[in-house]
Amino acid sequence: MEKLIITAAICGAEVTKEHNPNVPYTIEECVREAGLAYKAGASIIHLHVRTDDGTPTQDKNRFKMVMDAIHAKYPDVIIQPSTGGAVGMTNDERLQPTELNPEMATLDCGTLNFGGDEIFENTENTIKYFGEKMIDRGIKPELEVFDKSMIDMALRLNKKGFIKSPMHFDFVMGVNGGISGTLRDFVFLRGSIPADATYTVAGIGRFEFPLAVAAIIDGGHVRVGFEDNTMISRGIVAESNGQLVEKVVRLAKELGREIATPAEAREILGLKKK
Ligand code: KMH
Ligand code: ZN
Repeated sequence: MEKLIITAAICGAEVTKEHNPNVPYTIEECVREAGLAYKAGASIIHLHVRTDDGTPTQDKNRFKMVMDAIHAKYPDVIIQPSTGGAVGMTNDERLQPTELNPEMATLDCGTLNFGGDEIFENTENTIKYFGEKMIDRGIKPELEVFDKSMIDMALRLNKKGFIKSPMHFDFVMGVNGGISGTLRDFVFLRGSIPADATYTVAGIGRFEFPLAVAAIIDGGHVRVGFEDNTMISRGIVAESNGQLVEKVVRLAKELGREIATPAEAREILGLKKK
């Protein structure tokens, strides 16, 4: 089986220090959380950025400062900026970090309810637009799918040339408005992607570790981090993103799966270090 790629989604746009005081906002806090995740075994950092008061932003300069600061200390880690940003942002606002030519970035493959009155909007034309920009800029998209229909959208746009093969998916499971975090639905998503595709799974909240185990056993990859879950176990707030990664490493070792370094993750995903 391929080595396991662990992604740490260290910050997100919705989670706050009220959920967990260790959620990073400042540049220094992002470097600390990325470093702890990397040292624990994460090869990819999925990155959102905030202003110092915690407000989500897609500002290109803020991304550059955070990415440069992380790479100054951990030069080989793969940084995957979000193009999802936060609900309500415009497409061009969201696309700003792709101007920095990262190796990867997320590409959200459909619209969904996002809790309460929030709608995370990604029309077909938006997905095509983001897909074309990523092809032009040589960025490998991580296809964020929150439901099965989003896999079907990605497959259609792949046929039309807006997304290249081999595709890499992220099954985001358990969002209030998306597919559930059950094993039944994991098997459904996993069976719906092409044979040459890779995938990672991001279980939201209590689904994080059970779905990590499913992906470890199945030969998939795993995403954990404060964006998706702030608890290390029931009722216990995680000390850091590194602690969440450590738990995945422990589970993988018990199940006989080795952990990929960033260089090995690049090979598995077909990335070229820029
Ligand atoms: N914050 C969500 C609205 C992504 O990073 O591409 C979108 C999100 C997905 O987090
Ligand atoms: Zn994200």
